Amino acid sequence: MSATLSIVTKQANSPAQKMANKTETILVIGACGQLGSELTLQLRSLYGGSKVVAADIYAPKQTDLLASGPFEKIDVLDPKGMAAIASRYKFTQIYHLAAVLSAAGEKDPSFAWRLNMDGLFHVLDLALEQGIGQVFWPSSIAVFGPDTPRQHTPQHTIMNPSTVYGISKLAGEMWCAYYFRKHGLDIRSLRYPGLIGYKALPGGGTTDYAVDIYRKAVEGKPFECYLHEDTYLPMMYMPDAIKATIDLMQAPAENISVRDAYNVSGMSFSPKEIAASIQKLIPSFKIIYKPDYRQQIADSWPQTISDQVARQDWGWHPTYDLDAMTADILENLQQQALL
Ligand code: AKB
Repeated sequence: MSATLSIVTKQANSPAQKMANKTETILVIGACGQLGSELTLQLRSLYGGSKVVAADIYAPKQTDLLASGPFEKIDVLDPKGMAAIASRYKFTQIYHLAAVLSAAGEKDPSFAWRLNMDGLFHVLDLALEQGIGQVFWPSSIAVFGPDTPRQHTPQHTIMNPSTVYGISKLAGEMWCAYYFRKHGLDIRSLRYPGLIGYKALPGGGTTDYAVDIYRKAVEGKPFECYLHEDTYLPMMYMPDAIKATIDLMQAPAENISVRDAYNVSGMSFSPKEIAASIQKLIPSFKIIYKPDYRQQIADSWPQTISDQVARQDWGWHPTYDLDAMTADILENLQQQALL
């Protein structure tokens, strides 16, 4: 990593994160996924390896996840199994990340609904039953739909999502707000844009192309893109997503005015622009366009997001733009390829 970029990465940790409360015991469900694998490692570096339990339905392939702290097999559709594990550890916080994403959800809508909704209820009820004070649950820009204003989409606006994933996320947001109002459960949420990282692969999202494209570029292969060249979508680089998540969870409760889910913005770009960003560093890189069913999903989502409320309430601001992200990812993938 270059000197400039290592400074940028360090700045991605806010001052609040340095003062992590070491008495927390944290469960991360979905810890082997794209976000979970990086978030778990960051939480362990803040709170201590033994205090952050990684959990997923499958054992991790990532050796650093297994080596840096405990792992438990958890199925969010098995509330009794979850309760047994939770009563052993006496968790104070849960990050519940397990979900079926937008493109995969359209292939099996009833399973997506069951996993996304029942999984959330099981976690919320577990938190109430075992007095687990704080829960993080991710929402998504998929809560917005074709009737939503697509530019600078405000925090509060017309929603009407058109995918089963978006419907489950919007319903989930309403349930989170309900559990807060009715039971005082301190549950917090972000509407993530497409998340881009180089360490783990996403699965089943509409924005996944922006992860896959970098791997093809480093392999020296052309990339076949399933979206049109001018499809703008909101995106965020993983260090920013992790910073947003932990900053939100560490913010004083009195600062949290949104109890459904906060809009957060990183950057917006089209396939043509990410390809051009890669070509600045790998001029021979080629992209071809073959739009499929995911085009319709992308066309129903906002192009840019207004995150004014998150900025005001808990000081959110992103660090990475497209070119800084491209440079960091390509450098890291190229180093990995040499190992
Ligand atoms: C997806 O594409 O489904 C996700 C999302 C935007 O929530 N990355």
